[in-house]
Formats: sequence, C-alpha cells, structure tokens
Amino acid sequence: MKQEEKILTASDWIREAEKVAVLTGAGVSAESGVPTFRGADGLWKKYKATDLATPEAFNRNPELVWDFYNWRRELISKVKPNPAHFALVDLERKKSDFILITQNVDGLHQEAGSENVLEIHGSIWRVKCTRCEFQAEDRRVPLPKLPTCPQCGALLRPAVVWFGEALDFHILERAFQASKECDLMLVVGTSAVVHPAASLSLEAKSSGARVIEINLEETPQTSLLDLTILGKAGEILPEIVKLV
Ligand code: BV8
Ligand code: ZN
Repeated sequence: MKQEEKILTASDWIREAEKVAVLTGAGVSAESGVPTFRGADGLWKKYKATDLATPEAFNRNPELVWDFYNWRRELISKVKPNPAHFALVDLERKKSDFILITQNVDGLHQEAGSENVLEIHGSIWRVKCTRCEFQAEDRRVPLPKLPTCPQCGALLRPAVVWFGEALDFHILERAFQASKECDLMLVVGTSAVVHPAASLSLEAKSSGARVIEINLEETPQTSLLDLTILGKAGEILPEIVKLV
C-alpha cells in the first residue's frame, strides 16, 4: 500500500472507531529536539540510561543520577511541543472517547493541550521523597544539588519509574483497561521494547482492536499490527488527523 493510501486508511479507521486509545513513546518528542532513548542520537549513547535510570544507580551515586535528570530537565525546559503533539490534541477534540497513554516523562503532551493523559512512567517535572509520602511538581531548572524533602529532610528523587521498578498499579490498571476497551489504538514513536508498556498494544490487538503503528522504523510488533506507517510522527499524524 502506498503512503497516501495508508494515511487514508488510518483516517477511515479512526473515523469509524468508537473508543480511541493512543500509546506514545520518545519518538513523538524527537521533532521537538528531545533525544530518544535508542535512536541514532539516543540518550543511551551519552549515558547508559539503563545504568542511570535505576534505583541501584541512585543509591550508589545520587549526584550522578540527579545530574542526568537535571541535564534532561534543562534540555526539555527549552523545547516546545511539535506538530505530532498538536495533532493528538486535535484528535482528542474529534473523538469523544479518547485516552492518551504515554511512556514519556517530558510533559509535552499536556503542554500542547492534551487532557486525558496517563503518564505510565511518571513525570520528570515531579519529585518525590525517598522516605515519606511527599511528592510535588517542581519545575526549578536546575534543582538544588541533592534536593531534600521539605517534610522530613530525606533525599528527593525524580518521580519517574526506573528500570526494575513497578509502575503505579492504578495508572497501569487504567492503561490496560483502556487498551482492552478501545476499538482502535494508535501507537506512535515507540521502539516497543520496554515492558509492560509494550504489552498495551498487544492487549488492544488481542481484545479485537485495530492497531495502527506510526514510527520511523519497524519494531518487533510491526508484523503483529494491522497497519504500520513509516516516517516522522510530526508529518504523518497531522495528515491523518485532518482527514478524520
Ligand atoms: C518492571 C522513565 C517489574 C525513566 C522508563 C527483558 C525482557 C523484557 C523486559 C525486561 C527484560 N529485562 C528487564 C525487563 C523489564 C524492563 C524492560 O522492559 N527493559 C527493557 C529495556 C528490555 N522494564 C522495567 O523495568 C519496568 N518495570 O518491569 O518492573 C516489577 C514488577 C513488580 C514489582 C517490581 C518490579 C519499568 C520500565 C520503565 C522504565 N522507565 N522511563 C526515564 O525516562 O528516565 S523507560 C524509557 O523507555 C522511557 O520511558 C521511554 O519512553 C521508554 C521506551 O522507549 P521509547 O519511548 O520506545 O523510546 P525509544 O528511544 O526506545 O524509541 C523511540 C522510537 O521512536 C524509535 O523506534 C524511533 O525509530 C522512533 N522515532 C524517532 N524519531 C521519530 C520516531 N518515530 C516517529 N517520528 C519521529 N520523528
Ligand atoms: Zn520526606
């Protein structure tokens, strides 16, 4: 199928759908200038993120892990949402039963105007205490060195989900529920290797939904999904959404 036929098909399927769920990954923020994890300019190149985005790394060297997150907070604070984010805002306005599940922690979906957003890996703009229940949004860039909890004085950490950590139970339950109930899922800008996020699209598929993938490259799930459109999310999404 040619690219424009795929775009037409995708817009038809979305128009016909009752319940739309979207799953996004780092690829939707790439055109804003936020490095992805595994792509050519991937974060893993400069930092072994799988070494840094872990509780062990933080316990061993909290200052290094905070440097990694302050570097990302600084970078993200200077970027803007791109057409991929705005197309998903338009789509939410066109489809009354809509949910956006994101693996991204950059907050760009909300900054663009998306409303029903599930941040399944947390937010780089939130901090939480390593000892008590304290958690808050904190947009200071950079944060003070080794920031401490205003309630109990213990060290604060980024309120993101690290490798080896469980995702928030209720958020994950809502994400699986939405994946089961939707009749169309749009998967955008993810390499589909991180679990349990990557199983959400498989959940949608096995529950009878049509699943459309938009990505720069094929992924391990491509052969399982109904339609894969290769290219930049910032170019493809607006073309699809304007036809819905
Ligand atoms: C858990 C927050 C258990 C932090 C993140 C072996 C096999 C299977 C699983 C595992 C395994 N070993 C370990 C695991 C589990 C592990 C995992 O999946 N590891 C992977 C690496 C194999 N998962 C976990 O540890 C999870 N927790 O399992 O807990 C448990 C249960 C109970 C009790 C205790 C424990 C936690 C995972 C969450 C980790 N946190 N982020 C932070 O950001 O600092 S994950 C991180 O990767 C980001 O959230 C990111 O979103 C996510 C996924 O990456 P992608 O978003 O897909 O980004 P990526 O760069 O990979 O791909 C971008 C894609 O976009 C590319 O395909 C590229 O081609 C495309 N692209 C680029 N530009 C564009 C584009 N597409 C379109 N347009 C463009 N312009
Ligand atoms: Zn505390």
